[in-house]
Parts: sequence; structure tokens; C-alpha cells
Amino acid sequence: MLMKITDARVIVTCPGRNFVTLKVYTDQGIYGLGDATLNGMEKAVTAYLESFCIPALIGKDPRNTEDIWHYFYRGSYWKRGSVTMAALSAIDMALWDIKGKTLDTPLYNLLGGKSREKVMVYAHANGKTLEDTLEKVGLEKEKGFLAVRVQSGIPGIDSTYGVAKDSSFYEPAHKGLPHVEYWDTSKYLNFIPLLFEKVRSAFGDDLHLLHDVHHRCMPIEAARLAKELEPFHLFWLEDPVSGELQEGLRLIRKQSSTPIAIGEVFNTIYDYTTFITEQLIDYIRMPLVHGGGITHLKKVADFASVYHIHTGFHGATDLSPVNLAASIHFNMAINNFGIQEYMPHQDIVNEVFRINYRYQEGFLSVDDTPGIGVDLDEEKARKYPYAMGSFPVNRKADGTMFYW
Ligand code: CS2
Ligand code: MG
Repeated sequence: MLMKITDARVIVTCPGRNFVTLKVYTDQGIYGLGDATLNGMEKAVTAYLESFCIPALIGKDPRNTEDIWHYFYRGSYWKRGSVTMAALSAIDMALWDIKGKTLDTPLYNLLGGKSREKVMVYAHANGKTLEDTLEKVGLEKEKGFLAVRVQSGIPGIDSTYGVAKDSSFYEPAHKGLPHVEYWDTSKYLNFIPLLFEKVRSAFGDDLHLLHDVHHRCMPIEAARLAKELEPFHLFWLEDPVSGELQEGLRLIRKQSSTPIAIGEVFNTIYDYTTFITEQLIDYIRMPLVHGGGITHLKKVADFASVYHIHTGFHGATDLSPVNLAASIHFNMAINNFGIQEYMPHQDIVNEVFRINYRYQEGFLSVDDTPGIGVDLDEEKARKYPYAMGSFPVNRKADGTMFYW
């Protein structure tokens, strides 16, 4: 049987926040969906998809996922980078969706079948103060979560990334151009061990605890933090330093046995080579939507598996339900799955996307709908037009621009 891609379209919608979805059509009446959302850069990914990728896709056989991946990666003079890799991720996801629908089987069956029935997820507890954060951890525990990421406002720092000033829904971007947040690493380093001491003594040893540094430490500061957090047995410490300097992790590793997760801003295996081969990290964070889709992540996860490193995919609310569903399939199939981040989308997001996954007592699972199993209601999507959003930028108290 011959099969051809006849067209593809990018659908940008903003039910509370922007999502970019690629829809690929075939001459067999089957279509596939891929997530191309890149927080704050949605229009850049859309432009690359519309100006080059879609015209180049038309006429290709969608079943050739490997060759098409390399056409857009090896075939491109300008390699890597978040924008182009988000576009390639969406193409790849959509083609695997088509493959599953064509073969009438859920995605996990194409990746090795089930290694597990459901995947452990971690929830978020973000509080303005220590007391508030303790209360939030308790609420997540009551919902059945076995793992909770703990973030808190820091005494003496006006606003902390990821901790909402009011009780509104978690959203890392703000409408319009970036606003400035002020940062003080020493105040942060003094407070976090105290926070985890309180959380551990309130909730006992069984609850998995995670923490995200959001790249705010220099390697020696991160080493101090990882060492001081050791008694509280974190599941992981995330992005302790900017991952650009892979060698920086050697310093942290020598000092501490706190497990490390890195990579939500990475987009290829080449961001990970030293980390993996020197066993400098324990979890890879790079998600399907930004890391080249299923085709590339399967290779990265297999490579990591050789070095006894597990997956812990990024899964904040700025990644669409298409990415989350594909990630659950992927996590169900591979052997070296570790944990999946899970922040439920707002209800209006699930009006636009018809989802096939379910949260129950600390775990997510998908049903047996063929392919990825998520659909998009285009009429509803049209009701929410794109709205520009940006991350904050960080400065020290004296005005110096600081790291992300
Ligand atoms: C965070 C996110 O989920 C995480 O670990 O780091 O808030 C992340 O900063 C955003 O998803 C980026 O868009
Ligand atoms: Mg993070």
C-alpha cells in the first residue's frame, strides 16, 4: 500500500496559555497530531513549520519516521536549537500518531509494549511561605500523590519563579514582554535546607520529595545545597546549575549523593554526552516535545539506560496534552522509566483537547485508543486566539543580569 502526506496545518490556540499543534493529513483519511509548543517562542516554531517543514513534508510516506527525522535533522545545515527541534518533535509525534492509527494500535505497542500498567507522577506544591508550602504538600498527599516537588517563596526575596503571588493557576510565563524578578542566591541557600527539614519531619520518610533550582546556582553553591539536602533524601534535585557546562556537574557529584535531574531546556543527545557517559546525572528531563520527539528520545533513553540513568520528563502545564499522552505511552514502554512530571491542565484546556489519560492515586495511565489518542476540537480552539507571553528575566539586587 502507498501512503502519502497530503497536507499539514499549524493550530495555535490560547485556552489560558498558548499551545501550538501540528496536524498532518494523509491520503488515507488518517491524520496525526504533534505538540510544537515552546513557551514564549510559539510564533517562531510556527514560522519554521509553515515556511519550510510543511511544504517539505507533502508527498512523503508518513510511515518512514526514521528517514523523515533525519531529513529534517541531518538534512538541515543549521542543527539543534529549541525552535527547530520543537518543530521536528511535532512532526515526529504526528507521524507516530499516524503509524499507530494506521496499524490500529496504541503508541506504547510500537515502542516495545507495556513494561508497566501505569506511570508514577509527581505533583507540585508551591507555597508563598514555609507554612503555606507545608499545607500545599499535605493537599497533594491527600490527592494520593507519592511524589511531590516542593517550591517555596524565600524570606527576603520578593518573588520566586514558579510560586504564584496570588493563588491563581501555575503559569511560568506572563502576558506581554518580560518583567524583572530579583534574585539572591545566599538567601535561597540559607532557606531551602530548613524547608526540607520541616517537610520531612511533617510527612515522614515515605513521600518522595523533589526540588527545582531552575539553574540558579554556581557549581560550588549547588554542591553545598546538594550536600546539605542529603539528610532529607530527595528523589531528585533538578537543574542545580545551568546545564550548558556539563563539566560543572563533576564538582557537585564529588560532594554529594543527592540524585540530580537535568535537561528540560535541552534538545538533542549532544547536550547530554558528558552527563551520561560520566554518570553525572540520574534523570534526563528533556521532553518529547522539545527533544526531537519519539524517534530521538527513544535513542537518548536507550543510551541513558546503558549508564543506569532513568527518565523524568518535563511535564509542566506549558506542554500540551498531546505531549503528555505521548509521554505516558513512552514511559509505559521503556525499561528505564523513572518518574513523570504532572501538573493538571486547566479545565478549558481539556475542552479544546480531548484527552485519553487518567490520574489515579499517584499514577497516570492511558486508554487503548490507537496512536497517541488525543484529539483537538478546532472549533473550540478558534475561540482562544494567540496571546503573547514571556518568561520573567532575573537580576541581582544591584541590577546585574542573572542566569536562567
Ligand atoms: C519547571 C517549569 O516544570 C518544571 O520543572 O522548570 O516551570 C518550566 O520552567 C516551564 O515549564 C518552562 O516553560
Ligand atoms: Mg524544571
